Amino acid sequence: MNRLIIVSNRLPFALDSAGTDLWTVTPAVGGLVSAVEPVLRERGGTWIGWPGIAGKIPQGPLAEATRDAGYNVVPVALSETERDEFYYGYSNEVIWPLFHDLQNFCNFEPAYWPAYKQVNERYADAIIRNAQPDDFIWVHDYHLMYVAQALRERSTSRNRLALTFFLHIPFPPYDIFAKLPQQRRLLHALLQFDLLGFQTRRDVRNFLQCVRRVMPGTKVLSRGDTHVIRFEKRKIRIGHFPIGIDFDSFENGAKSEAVTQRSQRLRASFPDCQLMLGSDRLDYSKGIPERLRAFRDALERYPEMRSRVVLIQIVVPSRVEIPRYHEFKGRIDRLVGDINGRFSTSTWVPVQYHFRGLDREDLLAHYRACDIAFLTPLKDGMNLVAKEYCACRTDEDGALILSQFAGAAEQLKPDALLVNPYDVEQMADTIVKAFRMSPAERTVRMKRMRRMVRKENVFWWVDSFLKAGATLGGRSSRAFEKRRGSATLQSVKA
Ligand code: GDG
Repeated sequence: MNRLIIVSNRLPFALDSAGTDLWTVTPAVGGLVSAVEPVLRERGGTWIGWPGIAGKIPQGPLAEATRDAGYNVVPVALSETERDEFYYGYSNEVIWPLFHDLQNFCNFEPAYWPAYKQVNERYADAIIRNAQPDDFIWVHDYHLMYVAQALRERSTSRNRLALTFFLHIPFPPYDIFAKLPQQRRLLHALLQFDLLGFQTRRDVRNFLQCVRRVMPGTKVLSRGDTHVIRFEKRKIRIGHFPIGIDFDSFENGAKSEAVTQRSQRLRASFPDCQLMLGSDRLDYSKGIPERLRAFRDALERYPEMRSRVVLIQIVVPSRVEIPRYHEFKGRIDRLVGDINGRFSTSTWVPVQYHFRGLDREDLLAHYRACDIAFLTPLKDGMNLVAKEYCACRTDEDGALILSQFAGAAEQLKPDALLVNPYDVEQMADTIVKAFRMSPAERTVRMKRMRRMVRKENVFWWVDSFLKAGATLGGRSSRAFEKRRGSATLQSVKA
């Protein structure tokens, strides 16, 4: 049996010190974990990643926290400087903004690149220590684009392992990628993988365009959606694999008694109002201020909306240690204050703002209770919230307003109301369109979106990727082990 080895920057939980010898374990919130965790729980395997604390990793609490996970967990340690330069630095001040087309937000500090390489080498070492030649090694996301190169540089038989990579965030077009000082080194590193997966056709197109421009002489063979790059006497496969969600688990969760009751309570708190939901990690790529400005514009230009619509905006704290994120939160706070100050009445407050993560039941209750989802990232690899919203609309009602720059737009575009998040007036008009849409039209659109999200779910995603990687490096295409387990993470005392 091939074993699945997932390698990502973060493990699916974070350890934190809660006092002398007392540790807390918090499940991580984010798209990568939401998608990959159920897969590993079902199939078993190994997850290599960082548990979120700088310095020495407390072995006892880690072992106890992962005892019932259903898969092995291999922690990678980072020092404080590495965390600052690799994670906050190169990953989140260079790659993240650049790949979301926000080059003005980049800090191209030269010291970050060596730290990025060094930490990627540590992950490569962890792979070498834990992998067998027949294992399926699947490296995830923008923090770890140098891992394959680091592995190939190590002179061990394990460097012949077949290595696959999936990028959860978008890949930018050449004109933007060309700003990156390490553009050639990064592409060279990516081409050391055997299979490169992206979220959408657009990302694949951008990547191939960058390869052609930055590495002249590299051969790209394309037939339909199949692309092969010939590089240094190797063949690298390139494909798009739109990530999905565990549809059944969202649908069943949404139908549960507890969620039904919570959603009814939520609805009852806003009589005679349509509820509109925005839910995002705190991130400047998610278009939260633009969304609030569009809502303000809609209330200004369409007085019929006043007292009839409430925007529930959930912002999950994320990367708050980075000053830019902190300032960004200030902008959101001010906009919410401005809207509520200008339009509230004694019986209606237009924006309900939560700066905290909701527990799963509460999140599902919000998906079920809200008539409209309003998701406007400036750019997004996929946007799983859009798919989760559809999965939870068990009554097949609900309208989805979605940024045309979210990867999910490629799959949902006939039925979602697509908007340009930079066009505040168009977004405001679209809010009104969704508000006025007849129940019959909402149902037709929602049915089709649910069909798509159900079919191309997370297990479909993983199967497509594993199939594409099944015959790499002479690997046989034997089926992967499938089993069910349970992954519960608890707070533990050392
Ligand atoms: C990256 C890419 C890509 C949200 N609020 C709460 C909560 N969430 C969960 C959602 C969802 C996840 O967080 C967010 O996923 P997204 O896909 O929307 O965004 P990123 O975190 O930026 O993910 C993205 C993804 O990777 C997968 O490839 O789609 O483009 O940027 O699953 O449910 N979870 C809980 N409480 C909340 O309040 N528990």
